[in-house]
Amino acid sequence: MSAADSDPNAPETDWSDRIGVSRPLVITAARVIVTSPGRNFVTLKIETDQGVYGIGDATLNGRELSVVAYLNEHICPLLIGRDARRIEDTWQLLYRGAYWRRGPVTMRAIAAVDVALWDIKGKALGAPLHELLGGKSRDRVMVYGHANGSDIGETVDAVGRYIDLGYQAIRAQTGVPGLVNAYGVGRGELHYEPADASLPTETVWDTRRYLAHVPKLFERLRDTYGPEPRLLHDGHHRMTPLEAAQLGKSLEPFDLFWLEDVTPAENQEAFRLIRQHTTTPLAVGEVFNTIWDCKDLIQEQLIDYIRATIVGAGGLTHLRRIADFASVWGVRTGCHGATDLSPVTMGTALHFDAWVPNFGIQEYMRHTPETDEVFPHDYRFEAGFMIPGERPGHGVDIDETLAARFPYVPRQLPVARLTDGTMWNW
Ligand code: EZ4
Ligand code: CO
Repeated sequence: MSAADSDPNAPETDWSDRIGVSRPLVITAARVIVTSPGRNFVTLKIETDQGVYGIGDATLNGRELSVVAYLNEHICPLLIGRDARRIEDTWQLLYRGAYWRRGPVTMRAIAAVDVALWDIKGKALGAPLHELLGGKSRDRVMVYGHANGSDIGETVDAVGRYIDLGYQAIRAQTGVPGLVNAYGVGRGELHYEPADASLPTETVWDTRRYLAHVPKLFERLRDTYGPEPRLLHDGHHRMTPLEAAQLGKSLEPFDLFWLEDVTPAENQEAFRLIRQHTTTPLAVGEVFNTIWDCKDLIQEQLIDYIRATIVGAGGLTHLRRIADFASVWGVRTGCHGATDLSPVTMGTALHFDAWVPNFGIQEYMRHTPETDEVFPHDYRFEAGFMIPGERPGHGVDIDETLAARFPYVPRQLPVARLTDGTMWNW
């Protein structure tokens, strides 16, 4: 008896015996499922006339119901009767056909459809997604986790616990003296979740204090754990380009794997200035939606890692395009993988990561046990790496009965103000 047989929630694995792709797979239903097993998730389920179905993630942290409405009102009706085999044509229909292009709501809705259709194609052919992409370039995918603490000592201890779990790469964030609720300081060990209240929590920010403090954290980390662990840090869009250049320079002695989101990157040109001043590797793009958001950053080689991921950037169809473009310029992938990306996105991203030739790293924040139960999956963590599943499609399902027991809970991300009250970037 295989593991799939023993798991009542496991997706059927033998669709390909009956289906294949030699005739149309007509879409008969497209439904949105909202569930909150520990945090909110929006999932699109697409069903076909031959029984095979697929699911896609559409979660937009703190703005979930906008994507629910976009799907329910504007996308689901036009999917009915279409041929589920035509993934590219459906993507183009939803992108070009909306007239109003891009943006987090539209691109997440497109991603959900795209991933559900790839899931259907994989199941119909009996192939895991990495096979459809061209096969694995690696068997396991290096991941990094978030080590947080309210002060340097706590963060150093948290990094040690990740090292004990086998992680080879760890993101380190610390509270800053004098600042209430600095970014990245978690509540609870392995399940960091910033969307913590129905209305935004107010946090305080002071870049000068931050710039003076962060190098001390990385000095302590290198003193304690030596040169081996890959260390990452997230600036979370708080700095000006010049401040970012200063931070990059001051962190050079500590050999970071990457410094992430130093400035709000809608200003792609700003990275020219940062790049001229520091050799600390730069990562950006978790909020990017399309190739246009990162085109200049990539082709001018202003960054080292592109953080766009499946759910944020229009699904597998578009992320693959970004990755191929990035490969031309030597930019590697580093998919966003915080807990607001559902197991459906994680499972799909791991197939992408296993294939993509210019793979860099994958972010991996553990979901709560409730989330994992609602979304049965066959990927797993093993000593610092994730092993993608081998089930046909992306290998992640949704237990709708269990999902219904966790109704939507309004939650928003925090906001940040400077010490004088000026609104800033969280
Ligand atoms: O704050 O996904 O690198 N990871 C991050 C995340 C983001 C959340 C926002 O929903 O910056 O933790
Ligand atoms: Co980030």
